[in-house]
Amino acid sequence: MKMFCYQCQETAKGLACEIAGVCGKNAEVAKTQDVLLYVLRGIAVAVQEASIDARDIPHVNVETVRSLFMTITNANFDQEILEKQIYLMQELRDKLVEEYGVVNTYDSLSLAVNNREEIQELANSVGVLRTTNEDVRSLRELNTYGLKGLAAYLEHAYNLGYEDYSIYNYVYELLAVVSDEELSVDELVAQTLKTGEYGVEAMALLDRANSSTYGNPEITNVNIGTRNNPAILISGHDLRDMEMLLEQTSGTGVDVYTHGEMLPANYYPAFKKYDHFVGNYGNSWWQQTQEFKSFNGPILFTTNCIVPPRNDEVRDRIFTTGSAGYPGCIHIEADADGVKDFSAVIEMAKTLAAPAEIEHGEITGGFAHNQVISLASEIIDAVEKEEITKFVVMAGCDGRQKGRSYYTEFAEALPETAVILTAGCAKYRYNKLDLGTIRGLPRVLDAGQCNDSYSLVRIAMALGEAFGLEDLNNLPIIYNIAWYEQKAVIVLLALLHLGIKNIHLGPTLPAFLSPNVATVLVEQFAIAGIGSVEDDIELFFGE
Ligand code: SF4
Ligand code: SF3
Repeated sequence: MKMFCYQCQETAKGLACEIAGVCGKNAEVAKTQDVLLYVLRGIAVAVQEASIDARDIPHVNVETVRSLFMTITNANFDQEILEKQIYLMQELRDKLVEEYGVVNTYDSLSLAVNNREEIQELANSVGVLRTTNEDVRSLRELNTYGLKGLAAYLEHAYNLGYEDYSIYNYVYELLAVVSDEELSVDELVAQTLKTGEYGVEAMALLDRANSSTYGNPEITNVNIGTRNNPAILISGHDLRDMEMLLEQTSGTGVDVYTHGEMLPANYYPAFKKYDHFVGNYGNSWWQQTQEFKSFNGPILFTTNCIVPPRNDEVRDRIFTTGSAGYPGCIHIEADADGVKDFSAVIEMAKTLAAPAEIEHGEITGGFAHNQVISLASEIIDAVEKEEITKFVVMAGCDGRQKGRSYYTEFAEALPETAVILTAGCAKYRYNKLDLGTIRGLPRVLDAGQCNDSYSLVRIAMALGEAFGLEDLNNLPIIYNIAWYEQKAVIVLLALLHLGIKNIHLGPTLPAFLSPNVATVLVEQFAIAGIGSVEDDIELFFGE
């Protein structure tokens, strides 16, 4: 075994990647990420031990969150960047230990690695398999993966100037908990719900950050065709990067298109004023291998999901920023004020051909909570008159596995009175189908990115209130969620914390759930996998 990673849905053989990642992460990078997490656990133990308040260590908060984000699936493949982050975190750790006189025997507090060989060597004892009990390991990893997703959302909020120290304090609490040898399985299960609670807080914070800065998302027809100008494609989830790119490309003759999870940027009022913001190009993250070729211009990755480029021509057009990274691609850092200089991307765009058109027309989105709640009376009336009989939450991730065609077929097989509520890149499996409308509203209501799953919860709460139902499980809502990486894990934990039961999770259940932990989730929350489209339609809609 050269590495061990089982954090995402596409893990090798549905068990674990042990030689190289299916995602393209090699063993060295995987081990470097393991060591980075180990150093973070040491920092967290120090913070807990000395009762340090996150308010007093702003730089450590930001870098801890950034480090966690770097270890998310498909975010950062650059060994050098990850090694630099380890050295930085060790430095911050040592300063904390000295300044606060931390006394603790946890070896991550004193052990230092100084070069690549030492990092690789240390990784052998500090990775996922350091935990021998498989149930404890399962719960530690479930919490850690949820925390990675939560950290991603915190980073986007921070980039817009929004922070919540109680959430940072929880980041340290949880990292210390997963380092604690004394905790029982029951205690770790309880911790999982607490992680979900903070997941809701983090998504609410980001929702506030995004909508206060750029306005509330509103119903928008997004152009999916192209124009004849050189252009930049922006992918990932960071709206502050989106704003800076639009500002800097203004008046340059270079157009901007979104890809993958950046599509919902089209729904924000603040971005509509830019005439050179043309629309969305292509589909979800894994289709980039084809779509980046035909796009012709440079691509800016603000976060995951990067697929290792198959040739140098495409690789040379990829730029990364924030927590994203890929060896051989130019990485653009922010200056001390958080400002990024995208001139290299813009200059490259000017020398390249305009995108080749692969689709034509429009798709509709922008159904975040504020927009949907403003339509509440219409929607409630449609429910009362049985024009809408069910809402089907199909949020989450997309992925390359063939079995994901289930979601397209499931959407097509739904009764015409069912409305899909979606968020995340899962939507690309059905957002271009002609599923018709109900009272002029499309049957696929896209709230936005994966973090906008928070919007779906707000919508459920508003429906609960309108129908006088205290228990959200009594609403006519089905949860059939697709997952791939760790942002979907925090969305799942958030739903569990809110008491939502009967969530169906696919296309496969996580490999990191041990049989016993899976049983707990089934017994306490009635979580289930998916079956065939036919069986599931019968299960959800049969008499
Ligand atoms: Fe494998 Fe997923 Fe880990 Fe990549 S992130 S190494 S595909 S389990
Ligand atoms: Fe997608 Fe990677 Fe998960 Fe944001 S971008 S949901 S997979």
